[in-house]
Amino acid sequence: NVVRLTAKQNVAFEVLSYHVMTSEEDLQRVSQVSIPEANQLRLYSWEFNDMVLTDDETVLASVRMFIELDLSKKFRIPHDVMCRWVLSVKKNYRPVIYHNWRHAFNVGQTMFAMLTTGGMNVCMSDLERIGLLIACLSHDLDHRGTNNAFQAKVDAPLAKLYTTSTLEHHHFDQCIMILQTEGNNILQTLSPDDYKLVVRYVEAAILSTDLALYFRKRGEFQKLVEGNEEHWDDSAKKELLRGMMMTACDVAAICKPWEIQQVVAKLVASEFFQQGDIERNQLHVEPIPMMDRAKKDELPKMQVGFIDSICFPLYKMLADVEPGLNPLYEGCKRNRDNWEKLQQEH
Ligand code: 5BB
Ligand code: ZN
Repeated sequence: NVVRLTAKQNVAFEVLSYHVMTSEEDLQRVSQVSIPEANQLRLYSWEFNDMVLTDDETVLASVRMFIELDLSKKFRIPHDVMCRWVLSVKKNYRPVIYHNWRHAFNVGQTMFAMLTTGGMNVCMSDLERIGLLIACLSHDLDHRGTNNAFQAKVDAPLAKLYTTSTLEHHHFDQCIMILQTEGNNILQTLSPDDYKLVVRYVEAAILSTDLALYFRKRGEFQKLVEGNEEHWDDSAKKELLRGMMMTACDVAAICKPWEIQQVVAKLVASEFFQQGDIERNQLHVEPIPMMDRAKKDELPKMQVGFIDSICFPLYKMLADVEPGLNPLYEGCKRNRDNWEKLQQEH
């Protein structure tokens, strides 16, 4: 009675079998303390800073976001399941320099601020709101600190499984696996139809964080915004809006106060340089400038390029859709000025 796996299933098993579960000890510690107030955590602020919080506080703050959006009540999520899910998500991030739990947590907080402070709550259903928050916290699960091109270069099992948006497909797989783990399903009370809908929102949202897809998405979105087709009644258009919001949250460190932006930019650069080191020393290929440690003095210039080519158009369009999102655009502009000054000093 031997069960044989196909070659593809074998690869899938190899890729997916790395899965960390939450211990009852972690759960007890977190689920038995009271959840701090949103204001005390500064969850509504565009200038939110995760660095002042402990790891446990980031878990409690994540739970607070679900409570504050009224999602815990509306979807009758048991408190222990809510805490266990966040702990499992956190555990399934690796201790890499940038694409770790802290990054995912910040992306989740920015989505929270966009929905509440930014005013996007009004055009989103409860199913969309919970889908977006789940997607943000899960969107880089099990990231290895190297990008899609690298997975292909080293012939990683993951790259055989998914030839495009390799990592993003994996992040989504991990997200589903956690939800399906005993005691972790925060969507357990949803009807089968609602469940399927949320999972589809989560999938589209996570896949849209592949920056390679951003430029096409942006062109389509631009047409909608210019044509004032902002009724968002069409489900494809709405998906595009949610996708743009995901990218906006993913790179929102670029909008943060200058002190935070400098720290985060150095973390991003450091992770890029590590990949570049492996490429040069182990794969014997020349890394792209962004990943080349020898070009570290070009960081200010690269950040200005990143802002002009990717961030400005993104935050400008979103502020056109919802003026409440303008603080993101303004923050990005301030950081551009600062990076430009540093660039001129060179
Ligand atoms: C980005 C697209 N890439 C294929 C070529 C380089 N560009 S870039 O010129 O816009 C660029 C962006 C160059 C350097 C950068 O960081 C140097 C530390 C960045 C940059 N990207 N800067 C940031 O602050 C942030 Br946040 C990001 C986004 C990082 C996540 C990107 C993950 C992409 C995986 C495919
Ligand atoms: Zn990310």
